[in-house]
Amino acid sequence: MDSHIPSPPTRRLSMGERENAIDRTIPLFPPAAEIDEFNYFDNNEPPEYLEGMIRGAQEFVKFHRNGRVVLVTSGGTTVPLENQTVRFIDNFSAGTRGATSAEYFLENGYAVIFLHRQFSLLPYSRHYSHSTNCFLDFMEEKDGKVVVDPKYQEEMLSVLRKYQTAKDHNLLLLLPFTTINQYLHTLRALSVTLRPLKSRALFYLAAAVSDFFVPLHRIPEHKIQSKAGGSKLVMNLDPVPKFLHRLVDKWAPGAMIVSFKLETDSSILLSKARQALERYAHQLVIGNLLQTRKAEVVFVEPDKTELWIRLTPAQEATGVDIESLIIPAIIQRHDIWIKQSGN
Ligand code: PAZ
Repeated sequence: MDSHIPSPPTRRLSMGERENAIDRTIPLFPPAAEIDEFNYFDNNEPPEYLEGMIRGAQEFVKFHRNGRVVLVTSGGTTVPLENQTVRFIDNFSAGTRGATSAEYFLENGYAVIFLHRQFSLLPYSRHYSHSTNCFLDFMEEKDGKVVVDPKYQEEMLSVLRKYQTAKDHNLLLLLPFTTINQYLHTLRALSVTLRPLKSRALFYLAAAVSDFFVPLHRIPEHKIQSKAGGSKLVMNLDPVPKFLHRLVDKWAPGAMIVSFKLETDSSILLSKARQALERYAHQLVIGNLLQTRKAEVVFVEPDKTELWIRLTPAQEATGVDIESLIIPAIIQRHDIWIKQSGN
């Protein structure tokens, strides 16, 4: 008997098929207008916790009314496919950019509202989570007590001090989201909360926000059932309205707004970043490529040539965070923005 098990017939996609798998000829989806805002927010309910969350944010903003506050968004939004959600669409973002950036803003005197994907990386604790080391690997037993392993003492003490300072001075407010709908409702409500700060409010939008979603009226209540015969699941997703222009113009007029643009194809990164800047009329787009995002980014600003910020090979080798270069460059621009705004 032949013990060889023939492999099932497979067919690899040719390059041409892959290139054409998505129709890229679809015209640009226009920025959301007022009517799109009403449509979206009236038809997709706010999360139940939102009011309480915003009360906390109002207290925080009041506490820092004479200082600078940055809203950092971080991590990926999910798109639920069922109301009682078993399945959802997600993306790759771990929240490294946002959590690391928040630390550098805090070190530079900003109060930080950290709007993040629940269970993604957080400022300070990121050093000891989501890695191949579990936090217990940083500990050891000594005389029947748990202590930090001596080889991590120095670094952990430095991280702990920064964390305690942020806590003691009420400088860090952690607000979670999971779904695209929770994210959008919270972003809008927070924008309004930050308005009294005028130009001292800074938006640093590093979250990886879904471009497509299932509107509430089309989400099935229960788990989608597979049918006998293995029929396909065909999804019908709507584009997520592009609210950045509303944020710039209506939700937080006067604030400085920085958004990120992620691409995987280097040949379109600059044009897409420039296009975003022109469409939404904000102050800065930071372009980055999925593959190199931890080593280089590009600043795209109105009336300026692009500025690349790159780690040197030595910096890369010694684990310097690119955010330690990005944040001071942004703060420089925020200083100018505040001066020019006169408030
Ligand atoms: O979370 P992370 O550090 O793994 O990735 C950061 C990032 C690439 C999501 C961020 O730098 C970014 O580009 N955010 C915007 C993505 C977008 O174009 O929607």
